[in-house]
Amino acid sequence: MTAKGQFITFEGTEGVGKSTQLANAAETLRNLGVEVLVTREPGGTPMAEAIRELLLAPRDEPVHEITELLLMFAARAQHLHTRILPALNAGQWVLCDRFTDATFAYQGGGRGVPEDRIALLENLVQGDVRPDHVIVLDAPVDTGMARARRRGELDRFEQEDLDFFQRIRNVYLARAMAQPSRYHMVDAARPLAQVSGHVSGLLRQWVSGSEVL
Ligand code: Z5A
Repeated sequence: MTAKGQFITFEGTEGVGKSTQLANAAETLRNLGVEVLVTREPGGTPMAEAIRELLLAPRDEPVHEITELLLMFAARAQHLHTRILPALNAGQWVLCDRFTDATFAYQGGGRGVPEDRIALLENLVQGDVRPDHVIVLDAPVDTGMARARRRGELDRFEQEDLDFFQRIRNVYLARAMAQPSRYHMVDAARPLAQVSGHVSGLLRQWVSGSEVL
């Protein structure tokens, strides 16, 4: 019987280096002989990517926080059930750029949706599925914002102010402190090579502790 793969998510405020670290992590795992699926949220399937476009597009109409919350979980339901779970069940390791911790951070901390409402949808959509490991890339919000903004055009979230991202960072820090065995804090303000070295070290540890080798 194939061992179930590990579900690893990358989290943090904008521009902390999730996409960069995810690509490095996939390479590290593949070099260790692990089959990897790299994906992202919101998105990861054609339908969920269409929802992502709806969510990120700047628009004149104000977006109600519950509309935003439901769209995040609609995309997640499609992604989780049609892509992530089949991959995990086939023994692949899934590396996902953001997952439900982002909802607690952005819709909860950022927009002010009560945590228990988010938890209700988490249970509905995910049952008892949670990431095996959450890598929280942490850096002062202005560091990440400066990195991300060098890219140019800003999406609907990136147009928010420093306070919004500070509230988000605070939620990530609180969640990581509450469950230190599942959340792994990585200081992402360091030079790229040091951050990548830290993440690779974690992955090697998890691979050697799994049935992959
Ligand atoms: N969202 C939500 O509200 N609720 C949810 O449930 C979910 C998401 C799932 C889309 O996410 C938006 O959806 C997101 C939250 C919301 N909005 N925001 N903000 P996204 O992940 O696609 O977008 P993002 O968070 O803005 O990611 P990003 O800006 O692409 O950043 P990143 O992936 O963390 O960083 P990067 O692209 O790897 O790096 C940015 C730049 O910094 C790049 O030029 C790198 O070369 C450079 N970099 C990276 N690391 C370093 C170091 N260590 N030193 C120096 N330079 C570095």
